[in-house]
Amino acid sequence: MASTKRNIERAYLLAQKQYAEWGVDTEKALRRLQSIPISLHCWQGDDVGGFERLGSELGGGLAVTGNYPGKARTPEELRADLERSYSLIPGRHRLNLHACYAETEGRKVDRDELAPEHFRNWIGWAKSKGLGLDFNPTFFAHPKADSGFTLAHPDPGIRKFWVEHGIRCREIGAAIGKALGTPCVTNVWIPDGFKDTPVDRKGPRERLAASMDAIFARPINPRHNLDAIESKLFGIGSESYVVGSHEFYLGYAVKHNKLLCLDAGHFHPTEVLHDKLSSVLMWVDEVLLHVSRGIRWDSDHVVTLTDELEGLAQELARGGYFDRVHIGLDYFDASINRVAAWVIGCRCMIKALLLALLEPIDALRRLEADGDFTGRLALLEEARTLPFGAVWDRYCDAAGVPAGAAWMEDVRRYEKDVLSRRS
Ligand code: RNT
Ligand code: ZN
Repeated sequence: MASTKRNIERAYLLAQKQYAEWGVDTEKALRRLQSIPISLHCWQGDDVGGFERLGSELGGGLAVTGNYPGKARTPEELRADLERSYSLIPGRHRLNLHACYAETEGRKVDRDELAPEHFRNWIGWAKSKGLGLDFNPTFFAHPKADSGFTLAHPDPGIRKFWVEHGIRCREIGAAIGKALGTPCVTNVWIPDGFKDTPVDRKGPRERLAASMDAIFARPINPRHNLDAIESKLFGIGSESYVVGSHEFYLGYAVKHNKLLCLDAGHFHPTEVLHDKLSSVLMWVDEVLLHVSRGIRWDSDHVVTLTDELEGLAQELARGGYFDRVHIGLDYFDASINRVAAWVIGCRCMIKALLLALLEPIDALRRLEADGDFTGRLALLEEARTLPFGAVWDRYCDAAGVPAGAAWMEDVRRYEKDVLSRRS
């Protein structure tokens, strides 16, 4: 153990020198990294199940595949699994909660009746663990969403129900933010759309805009709650038309000063978030990211260290956007150990951020400014093999979490002692 620690330290000191030759201060990068929270999504722990037991299918075009044993069945289990995950992830982070994870003590509380008290346990737990919380109204897995329409539903009664849910969720968000002393980002995503070609594209969008105006009518202190809205290109069952498209929400966010949520799986597969960020941030103050990994479609695979993820982190670092961008994860894989899925995805997000913070950006900018695009390409590629791993190991070690693959031993033990005993 002591020798591992010594080796980590030695490798780090060598790496530090190598980076310094490119004008990169590794200590500064590590300090910056420490200040960037990632919002871990509660729904990876139980396949977007929640605790309401309303008897509705997940729906909304969301699909979780796999039946790996050990999914959390109760709030206590979910919190225990989250605690285990956070203990293997360096840094201080957040939890992103969905409204369907309310705790109602066995009473049926419908979505239009939810209140902060139903999240008392989550808030108390987050406080005791020093975690910030983010929030989401749940516009799916409910009989009133079975038609595939919610806020844009043609029936005013159904719209009213979902508007009330949205209003209540903002209040819950505000109560959370106030209790924890850090603003809660409350993100609206709705599934509304048509499987086949509609003849009226305009009506549903007008209805959605009116519903959103009603949800956002009451101003809320942004120190407590921040409103975000999430677009999508298509979903399962809404292949031809999604009411809340990118153009729709971008326009709404600009006009009404909302956060725009960009989900990596919600665009055409050839589109990438890292090219959108600097455009969107010209016109909206803040962005929420749903970092995900789509394979051929919005498949929500576990986030890994792809070129796309690196590109996103680079844009955040190069643009100096860390104070304007909230990073959240959004994926769900039920075919592997769910705790490992959280840990892998979150560690990869942090690795990408570290890589970006270690980029020899001053040298690269000089080459670009001089029109030396050959030099720029050469250095971008050389930078990939700088000893990033040594800096990452040192970051983990200093944070008291396993460096390298050692965290998997912990997860395997937890699976054996805890997860495998769940039916
Ligand atoms: C769905 C959206 C949305 C959900 C969560 C569970 O396509 O990405 O963010 O994944 O609300
Ligand atoms: Zn999303």
